[in-house]
Amino acid sequence: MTRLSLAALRAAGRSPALDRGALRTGIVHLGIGAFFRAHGAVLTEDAMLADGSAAWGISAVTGRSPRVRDQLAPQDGLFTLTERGPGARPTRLVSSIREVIAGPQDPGGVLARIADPATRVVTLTVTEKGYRIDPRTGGLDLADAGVAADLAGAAPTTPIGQLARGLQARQRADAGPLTVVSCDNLPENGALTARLLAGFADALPAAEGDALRSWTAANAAFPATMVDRMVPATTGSDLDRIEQGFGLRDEGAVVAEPFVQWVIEDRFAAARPGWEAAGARFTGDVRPWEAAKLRILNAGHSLVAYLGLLAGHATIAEGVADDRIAGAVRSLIHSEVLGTIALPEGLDGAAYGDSVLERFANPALGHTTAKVASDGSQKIGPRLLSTAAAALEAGREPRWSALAVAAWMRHVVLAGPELDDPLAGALAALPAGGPDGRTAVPALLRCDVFPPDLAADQRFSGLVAHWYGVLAAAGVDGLSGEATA
Ligand code: CS2
Repeated sequence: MTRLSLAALRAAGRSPALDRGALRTGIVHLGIGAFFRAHGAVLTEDAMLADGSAAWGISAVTGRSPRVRDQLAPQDGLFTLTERGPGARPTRLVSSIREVIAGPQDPGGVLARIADPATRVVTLTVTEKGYRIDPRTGGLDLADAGVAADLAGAAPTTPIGQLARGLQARQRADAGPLTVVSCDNLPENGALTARLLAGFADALPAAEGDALRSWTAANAAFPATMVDRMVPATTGSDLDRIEQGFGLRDEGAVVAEPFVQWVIEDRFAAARPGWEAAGARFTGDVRPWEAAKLRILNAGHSLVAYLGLLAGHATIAEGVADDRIAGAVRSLIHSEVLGTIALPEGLDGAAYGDSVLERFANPALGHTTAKVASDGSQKIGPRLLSTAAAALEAGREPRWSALAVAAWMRHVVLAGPELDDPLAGALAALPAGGPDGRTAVPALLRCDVFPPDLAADQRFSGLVAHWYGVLAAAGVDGLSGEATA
């Protein structure tokens, strides 16, 4: 079957929605994975279609592997989005990505795009671990080998290194102000990105660091955003099915749930796409949106993933169809999270919780428990530990967030060196001990994932140890005797 490309479309009498001859790069995107293709790339195309602009074409940059470049370059950046589940619309072609640059292989290309005056926005979806956060300080991890190499002047490969070196090049080119939009599931992701960049500047020779800091303060903005859409990894059989329906072979196809949401802090340093016409919400304060999403949806997702894996469920939908697991997620949301967060005005927390469970139950999505369970050391903190700390502060038991932490610990111990996590090596080296958790729980509580205050709180550690013992003795069956909401 013929591969998707501009020429193949033309030969078939079809055309992309955007006028590709007129499209110019206005956005550089770092981290071109499935999520951005199903979210930011689509909303950017819709924004341009709404107002007829051609100024927001995307130059997308791959992370470590050039795989997405190899998928999209022969296709002129074109790919399809296929929605799965209730309300799914037909497969659509997305044409907002003008080019894909392999970041590590072409660092000069990345810096040149960031330094181009036509670029006004840099967006990021580099996942939690991409930021290289030092868990002890919350700042940039200067001990990380990639960060250290970027600081030493090598062609940058980490996202913060690419951003810092790109901004320096932009200053040299006098290319004008720019907005950096983080789209990762981390609290206050805009301020975080600014802080990590400042950490990079601080570690440069003094004069160079000062120049970067002052140019950034005067010319860059870092709005916070909340992004939401469940996007599983595309499988080989997805590609075959999409090819049948679309009529051309798309190696870069993505699948996603129909739901999509983007809440963006209205704080830009220069022009931006009219994303509101594509359904994005602009607000002065993203924090309540982000807390609801991280602590309800993402926390619930992680809990389903860890308990689901323990119970032998391959997908999130199978996990949440298991009443023992769904009950635990409802308890986490209703008895713990909703009492500890300030909700965005107009959002009904209980209804939001129910809608999240319905989205998890989407049987057509095939979102795997293994995928959601990956990188737990980076996800537990933003998703669950703030809830535990807030419950303790309010004098309440963090019973259900402790269950989620214990389920993660059980997963860590059972997976051993096979764990899919940047800290896999360090975690596997900890003593696992026996099934009662007397060794594993205190050892894991001392790892970098847990703030020392929380790890030292005996109410919290006692609950985690309790749940670890329950799960080790009886697996998810052990939850049956425990009250759920
Ligand atoms: C998931 C998220 O993989 C994960 O950790 O919890 O990717 C989740 O699907 C999205 O944040 C939904 O918006």
